[in-house]
Amino acid sequence: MTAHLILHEYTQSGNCYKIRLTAALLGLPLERREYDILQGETRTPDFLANVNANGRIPVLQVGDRFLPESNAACFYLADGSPLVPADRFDRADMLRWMFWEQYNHEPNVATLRFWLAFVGEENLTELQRAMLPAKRAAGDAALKLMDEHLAGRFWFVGDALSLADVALYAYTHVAEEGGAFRLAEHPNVQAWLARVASAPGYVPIGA
Ligand SMILES: N[C@@H](CCC(=O)N[C@@H](CS)C(=O)NCC(=O)O)C(=O)O
Repeated sequence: MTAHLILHEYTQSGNCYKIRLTAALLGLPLERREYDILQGETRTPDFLANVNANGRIPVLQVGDRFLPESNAACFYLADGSPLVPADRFDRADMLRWMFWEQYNHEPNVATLRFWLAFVGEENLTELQRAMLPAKRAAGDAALKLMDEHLAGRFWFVGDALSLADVALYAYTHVAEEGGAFRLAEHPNVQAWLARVASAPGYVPIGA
């Protein structure tokens, strides 16, 4: 990979961490630019015009091109590497889990962590407060489905660590922050988290 890589990010965001973890597992150097999302730094006219019109991080800058969406950025980095299965079905199955992560997991597990551990329950809007029980139930259902899938298997797809594991690891390993979820209820998930954390090149979220 020859282009200079810059990650526009907020360190505590699991979506940003996915990209740092992918890069670390592959030994790729990343320059990092930090934005405080609690201060609206991704909503400035400059950011919207020049980094991401969608007003969100992460964005992977590849030379002078900008790639938002965490899982797309992970795929850009890992395409052609062992983190993307060679088998066609497994490759599609990896994408299945990455799409599932964005639809069933992240909007519940990550959003509750953000609301409860970063924004604070007392600062939530009425609407957000009303959504808490439904998001908790949906997050629990996602963790349960992961736990069932992992029964008798080491990794989400095939027999090796892939981007499916990286994408799902990012918010699962911090799911207890904020107090909405209990990982002890999902022992297969806990064992899998430990396997991911012992992969060569692994870096923790705060690094
Ligand atoms: N689907 C996007 C989600 C991006 C996202 O929601 N980013 C959040 C932080 S994790 C953000 O930038 N929030 C600040 C804001 O919306 O102003 C991805 O996977 O990258």
